[in-house]
Amino acid sequence: MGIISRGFGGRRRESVPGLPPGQYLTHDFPVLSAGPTPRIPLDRWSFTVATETGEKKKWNWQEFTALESEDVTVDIHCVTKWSKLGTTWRGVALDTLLADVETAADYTMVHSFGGYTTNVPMEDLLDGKAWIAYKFDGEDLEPEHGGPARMLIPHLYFWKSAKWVNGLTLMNDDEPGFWEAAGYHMYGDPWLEQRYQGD
Ligand SMILES: Nc1nc2c(c(=O)[nH]1)N[C@H]1C(S)=C(S)[C@@H](COP(=O)(O)O)O[C@H]1N2
Ligand SMILES: [Mo]
Repeated sequence: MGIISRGFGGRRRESVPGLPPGQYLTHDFPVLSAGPTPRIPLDRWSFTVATETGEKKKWNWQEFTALESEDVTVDIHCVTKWSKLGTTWRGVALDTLLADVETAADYTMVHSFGGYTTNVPMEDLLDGKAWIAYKFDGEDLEPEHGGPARMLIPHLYFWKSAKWVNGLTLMNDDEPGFWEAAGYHMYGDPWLEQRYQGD
């Protein structure tokens, strides 16, 4: 294992495989929320996809959990510099949710109960890169971590993985979501350290 020394008297960082630049490993699971934790009863939960032409497709909890789901083990990286390797989730791939949706949109806005939004290019949701997760570590996803269900887009900084997700708007043009409008990067690749606008 290599040791990288950063700057004069800088902190020594172990170079750990799977750890993007500037990140450190954590073994607990920090909670990061911009507001209070919404509590969404399952009979009031729904997920809606709205296309760029205004067509809508909606699933209730029963319909959503009846879709084919997958177990995934992935690394997650928060812009506040913690990373957690080998996290295990169960969820529905966006490929499955978007399979019958007619669209030519290149961009999406993810929406959450409570008003949080974040923008993600369409291609970053497809080809097995993103899920709507409803289990973590074999258990129902806790409200603090986004339960009943949250987005899971592990190849981007974790602010793109919207908690308490309830919809997706498909868009022809990119638009900033909550943190992006506040100066965070429009894309957010942790391997390129795309933390803020201009990175
Ligand atoms: N709805 C919503 N989703 C959100 C956030 C939020 O404030 N609201 N915070 C984001 C950020 S910055 C991070 S790092 C992760 C934190 O997820 P966790 O609390 O499960 O660790 O959720 C992301 N999704
Ligand atoms: Mo974050």
